[in-house]
Amino acid sequence: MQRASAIGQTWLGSVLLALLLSFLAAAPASADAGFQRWIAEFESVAASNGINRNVYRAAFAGVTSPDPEVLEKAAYQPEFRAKVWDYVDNRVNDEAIAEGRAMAVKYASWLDRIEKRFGVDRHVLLAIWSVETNYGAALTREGVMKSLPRSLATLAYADKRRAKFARQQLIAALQIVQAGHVAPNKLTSSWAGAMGHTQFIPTSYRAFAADIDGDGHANIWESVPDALATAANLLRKNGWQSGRTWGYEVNVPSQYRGKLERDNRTLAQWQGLGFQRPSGTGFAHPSDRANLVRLAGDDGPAFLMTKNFFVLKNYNNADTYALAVGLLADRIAGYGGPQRDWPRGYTPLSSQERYELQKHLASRGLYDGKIDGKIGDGSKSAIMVLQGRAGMAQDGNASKALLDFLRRN
Ligand SMILES: [Ca+2]
Repeated sequence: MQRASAIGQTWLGSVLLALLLSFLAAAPASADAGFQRWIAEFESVAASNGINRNVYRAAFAGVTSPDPEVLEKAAYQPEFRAKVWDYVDNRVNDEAIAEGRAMAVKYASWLDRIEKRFGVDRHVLLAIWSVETNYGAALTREGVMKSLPRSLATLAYADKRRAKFARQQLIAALQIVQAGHVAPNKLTSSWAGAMGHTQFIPTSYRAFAADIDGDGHANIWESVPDALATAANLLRKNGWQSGRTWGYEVNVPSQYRGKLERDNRTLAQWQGLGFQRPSGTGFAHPSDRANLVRLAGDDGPAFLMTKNFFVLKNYNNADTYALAVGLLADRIAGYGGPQRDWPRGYTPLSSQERYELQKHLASRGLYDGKIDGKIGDGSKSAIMVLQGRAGMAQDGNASKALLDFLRRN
C-alpha cells in the first residue's frame, strides 16, 4: 500500500493507548462527545480546504464514535520479525501465480490498453494487485475494509503520531468525494486509509488516479481496469522503464561473497566481473545500471536490481515488497523463480499444504485465525505451542517435517 513510513511505538505510548482502548471499550459507542466535537470542529478545516458542508456531513453521516479496531491495528506490533523468505513465501506461491494467470486472461484486453497507454508490464500490475488485496478478495472480506472517514477521523482524534497524516488524507478523501469520483457511503479503505483494489491513500489517488474505462471517474474501488491503470500511472510517473525487467538473479563469483553490496554498475560491467544470470527472465540492456542486492546474505539468492526495482519501491518503500512483486510478476509471466533457494533451514510447504497445516492446528484448538494458507503471527504462535508440547525446537516454522508430524499424530 501507498503509505507513510512506519511509525515506532514507545512504551509509554503503548500504555496510554491501552488505557484509551479500555476506555473506548467501556464507554457506550454512541456517547463519545469528544470525538463528535472533533468531527464538528474539523468541518471548518475542511471548509477552508474548499469542502462543501453537504459533502462533509454526508461523509460523516452516522459516524459517532472512534473505531477501536483502527486503534488496535495502529498499536499492533508484530510478534515475530518476519524473515525475508516468510514474507516472499506468503506472497509468491502457486495460488497467487495461478490466480494471476487467470486474471491475465480475464482482463487481457484491458491490460493491452493499459500497457499501451502507460508502458508498464501487465504482470507487474497483476502482481501488485495480488500483493495489495489478493486480486480484490480483501475488499469484501469481513473487517478488512472500513469507513474511511471514521478510520481517519479516529486516527486524527486519538493517535498522536498519525494525526497529521490522517487529517491531510481526510481532506484529500473529501476532495475526491466532492469531485464525484466515489459516493460518500462507498468511501472505504484499510484502517490506515489505503483505498480500493490497488490500495492508494487519498493524496496518491489525487496524484495518480486514472480512468481507463472512460466513465469519467477513476473508480479504484469497483473497476479493476481503473485500479490497475492507476497503479500503472504511479509507476510511469515515477520513471518506469518500458519493456525492461525489474532485475534478475545472478550467481555471485566466490571472490565477491559479502562484497559489492549495493554497488552500482552497468550490467555489462557486472558481467565482466563474472556475475552470471542463471535463468532467463525479463529483458535488460547491457548498458542498464544495476545494484547488487542480497536480502538473506551470501547463503540466499543474489539479485542485480535495475531501475524498475527502485520505481516499485515508490509503491511501498521496502526491498522485500519490491522483490515479492517482481518475483510474482516473473512467475505469472511464465518465468521460473530463483535457482538458489532461501536459507530457510527447513523444507517449505505448498499452498495446499499450508491450508492443511492450519486445519490441523485449528482442530487441535491451537489456531482460531483464518484458514488462508498464509503463515502470519497467529499461525506461528500456534506452531510454537505445538512444538513446545511435542518437545521440538520452537522455531515457529511451517515446515514439511512439522506437517508430517501432524499427519502422523
Ligand atoms: Ca472509470
